[in-house]
Amino acid sequence: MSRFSLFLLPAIGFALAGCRGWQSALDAQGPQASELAWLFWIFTWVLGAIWLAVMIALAAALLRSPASRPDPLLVNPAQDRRYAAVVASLAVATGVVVLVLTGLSVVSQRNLFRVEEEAVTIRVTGRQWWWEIRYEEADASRSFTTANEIHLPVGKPVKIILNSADVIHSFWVPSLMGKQDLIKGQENDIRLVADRPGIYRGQCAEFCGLQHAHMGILAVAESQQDFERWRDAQIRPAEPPGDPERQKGQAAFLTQPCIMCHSVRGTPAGGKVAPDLTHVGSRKYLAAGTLPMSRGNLAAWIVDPHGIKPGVNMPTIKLQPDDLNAIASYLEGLK
Ligand code: HEC
Ligand SMILES: [Cu+2]
Repeated sequence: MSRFSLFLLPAIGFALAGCRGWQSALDAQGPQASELAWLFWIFTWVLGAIWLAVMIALAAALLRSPASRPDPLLVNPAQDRRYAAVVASLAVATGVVVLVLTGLSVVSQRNLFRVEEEAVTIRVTGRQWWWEIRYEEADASRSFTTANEIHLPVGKPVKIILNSADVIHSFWVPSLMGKQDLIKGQENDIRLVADRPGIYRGQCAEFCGLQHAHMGILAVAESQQDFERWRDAQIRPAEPPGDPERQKGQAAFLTQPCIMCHSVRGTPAGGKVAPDLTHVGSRKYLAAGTLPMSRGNLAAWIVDPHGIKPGVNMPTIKLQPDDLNAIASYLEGLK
């Protein structure tokens, strides 16, 4: 094997391995993502075929033996006319290909932004470096705030309103929909449908500062019943802790600066600039997809957020080891 293919084969392997799984635009799980994947393949095949044809023509020209090349100064009107016809028809073909591809893009664009009556409205606010998520209902008592994880009922159109509290971010769950920017002072909205139950990962797709790479989002598509169950649980305020360890944790949490930034509905903690912790224990990840949810990871996060997400907008707060463990138990129990 040549040195070139030694390098190239693994590279192609890695590139293709990235096309499957829970965060891939080519692994479409809804009509919007399918539309985009389809467009991607059309462009790839058409442009690939043209590239191949050009390469074959080039190789044929290079490989022609010098003897068969006529004296360049010889004028041959019949042949010149043939060449002119070939060049002109190739120019027309190029125009047609460009026009057809443009037309397909326009049709796709229309389909992507077609407005359907939405079943659920979610307001997503980008923040350095996490996602504030608010489910909006006409009945305000059924609206609630959460973070970093959206749930959607399968097969139902979901409207997502996007804006930002600071810099520009970009909302991108590749298996469900293309990217859309979140901009402070402007509301963009997108609609998407998930065809199948599943967990799809998304990622901020616009460089937004130090921890941009750790700004993941999870989209959980589930049946209508599961979705309703989840939503009813999220609407409820936090249950008061039952056991002494968690009661101690709640007391410690409420006397620490945590409550200036975080809310736990049903307690005096009412901060609005950090993820709502009312049901933090029900989420699959911590800190925007950075750590899997567990009591140990909660404690690790609280004791040293900057070790995990350097530059993060949460201070390191000195806690007694007892208090730290109790707070971690308390938060883990907030299901
Ligand atoms: C100055 C504001 C501030 C204070 C004070 C603060 N935090 Fe945070 N906290 C944040 C921010 C901002 C994030 C989001 C970090 C990120 O993911 O980028 C966060 C994230 C978290 C998370 C992860 C939430 C999730 O859903 O991913 C937990 C748990 C948490 N903080 C607990 C605490 C505890 C416990 C305290 C008190 C000991 C505390 N925080 C104090 C700002 C704060
Ligand atoms: Cu970003």
